[in-house]
Amino acid sequence: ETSYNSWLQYSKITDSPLVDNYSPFLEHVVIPENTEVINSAKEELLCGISSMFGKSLNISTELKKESFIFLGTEDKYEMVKELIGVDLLGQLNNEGYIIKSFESNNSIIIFGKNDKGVLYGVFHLLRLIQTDSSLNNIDIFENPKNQLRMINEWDNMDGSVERGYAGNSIFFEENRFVRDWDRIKDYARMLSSVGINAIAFNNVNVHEVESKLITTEFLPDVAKVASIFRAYGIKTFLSINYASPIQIGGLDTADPLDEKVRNWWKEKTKEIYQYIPDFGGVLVKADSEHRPGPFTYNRTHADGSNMLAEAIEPFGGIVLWRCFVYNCMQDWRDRSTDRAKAAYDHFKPLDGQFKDNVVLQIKNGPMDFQVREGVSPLFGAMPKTNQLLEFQIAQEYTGQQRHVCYLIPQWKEILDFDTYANGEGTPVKSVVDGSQFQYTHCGITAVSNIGNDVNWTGHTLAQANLYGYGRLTWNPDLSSEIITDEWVKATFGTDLDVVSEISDMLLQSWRIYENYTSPLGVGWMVNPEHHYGPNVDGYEYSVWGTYHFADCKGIGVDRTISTGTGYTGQYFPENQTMYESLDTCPDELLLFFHHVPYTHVLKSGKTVIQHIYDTHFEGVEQAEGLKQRWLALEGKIDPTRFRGILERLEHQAEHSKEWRDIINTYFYRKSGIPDEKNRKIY
Ligand code: BDP
Repeated sequence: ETSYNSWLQYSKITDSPLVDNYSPFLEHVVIPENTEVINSAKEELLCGISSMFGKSLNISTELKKESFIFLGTEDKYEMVKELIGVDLLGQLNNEGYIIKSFESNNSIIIFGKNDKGVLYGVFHLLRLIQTDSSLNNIDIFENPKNQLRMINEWDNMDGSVERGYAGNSIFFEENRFVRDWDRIKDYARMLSSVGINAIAFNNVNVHEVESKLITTEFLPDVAKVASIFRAYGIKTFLSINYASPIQIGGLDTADPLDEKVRNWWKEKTKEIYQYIPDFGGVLVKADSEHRPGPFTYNRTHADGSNMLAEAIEPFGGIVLWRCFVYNCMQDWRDRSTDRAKAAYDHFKPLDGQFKDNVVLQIKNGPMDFQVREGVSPLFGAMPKTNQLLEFQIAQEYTGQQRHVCYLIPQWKEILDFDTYANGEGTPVKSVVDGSQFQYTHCGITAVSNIGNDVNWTGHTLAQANLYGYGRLTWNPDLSSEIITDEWVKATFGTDLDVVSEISDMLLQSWRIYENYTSPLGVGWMVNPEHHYGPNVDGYEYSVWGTYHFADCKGIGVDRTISTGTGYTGQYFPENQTMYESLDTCPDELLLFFHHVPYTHVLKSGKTVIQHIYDTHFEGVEQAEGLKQRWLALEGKIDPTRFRGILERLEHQAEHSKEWRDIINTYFYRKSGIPDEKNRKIY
């Protein structure tokens, strides 16, 4: 199945003008080392070359005079030192690599400081070929910008996936592990091809069965999965239940300051490491949405996480502690509370109290993965505490992989957002890559969007979000355009029309989705619970704390210091000032920060109400446009993927009308203000 092979298609190359360029390099592969990861690199290279060129490479451990691809690490530096020189070596970090090619003897050197670098280098070389790049004079030097480049699966052991839109779990079924290890291996290949180096494969909501993942009943299976990932340079983490000492340990408390509890975790950790010697650590959702946590015992989140960190420290493990802590049972009649403020209020005062092997995992925004929201003000606000940024690749609020919504441009805006934490020029990416505050552990993680659908992601175009996430996490400075171009070529081939059409469709899609859904940063307006489809007041009178405050006069959440919830005060002064004032708050976030009358005039010159009408009409036209553009590609894409994507685009075009009509009607009725252009509003 083509869609199963995602961006690792390795389609046969027959007509590329570059075949003549490639051929001379493709005779021998020289592999003097023999580690698990190097073997994965070798297997990938052999498979890629044979699939693209119908050619088997000869394998040897000795350098040839010409026509070879060398794969090796620092341990074999002597063999290639003349070719790569000394200078670069010192600059390579643990996962970095160098690729150099020499036309004089048709050779390519892929050199990693460690074996993981070699594997990444092989994937890079295969990507160059898949994207029609010449192999002459390659001179590539790559170090990943982020240390942790992680994936969180929200998979439950009954086989369901929380917020999963692509079938069931590839890890679990019927409360045990699946036996299709090959699929997990293929997933490991996909992840490592874009540089992912860590995974937690069970849901952050850890229920009774999953609590047992850290018992002898399941640890052998966890170890098996960990070994599959290990061969691709990926470390395994588990989400744990904070109340495990009670749940599986038979204790009557999970109080982090209780000696029994502390010892229990120490013993438990020791046991885990007996099964998985390089276990990465634990991921914890505590005191959030009814999950247990230290608050039960009047302890802080520093107490809670440090207790685990102490237990895991002797083994080199880390604790990823989520900051998604808020009151999900607010009294909606008391609207002085603001969910957006919660994470900062809970965690900022604890700066400096966390152990070195605790990392705070912070969602990109203060609410919950909306199509548009502010950037979490916690980034940069805790110079003495390790931070990890959390994205959601799964499109929970952005069309659930039935609508195309390519999130790379959104993530780039977030990574580039200037926090001003160390003055101007302190973007989020420089906080989470550790360079601002010299964090010991940090990076980026994200909720995965895959399941056991043949094409992994339900919507084949949603594969691009997973691909782009990995590439961007490796290097946040890559442009959306470059990432998109790579993905389309590797996935659909290098036909120029195909590449430019699909790339453009993807790059426009976030804005299109935003156009016909919730306007100007206000968020939500989805059906409660499953979060799909429009429902303007779905959460308006609920305890979850997600309001838009629309009435007959106006709309938006006043989060200012002067008259609102005071949320803007959590930003550094420059951002605070920008958001606080109606004059400087960007249009796209206006309703996230301000409550305004429908007649308020935006910077675009339109009133808020007219903006709502216009974007919703326009969004539907654009969604229809996506479908038409896709139809025009018929014959250039294999029929199965063509039809699969077409079906989704057809649904999107239809569903966008429902969004348009419900939102426009709602605001027309509330405001009583007609559309200037007299279009049909029900
Ligand atoms: C929300 C999801 C919920 C997750 C929660 C979380 O709706 O299913 O459990 O986030 O991140 O977005 O913990």
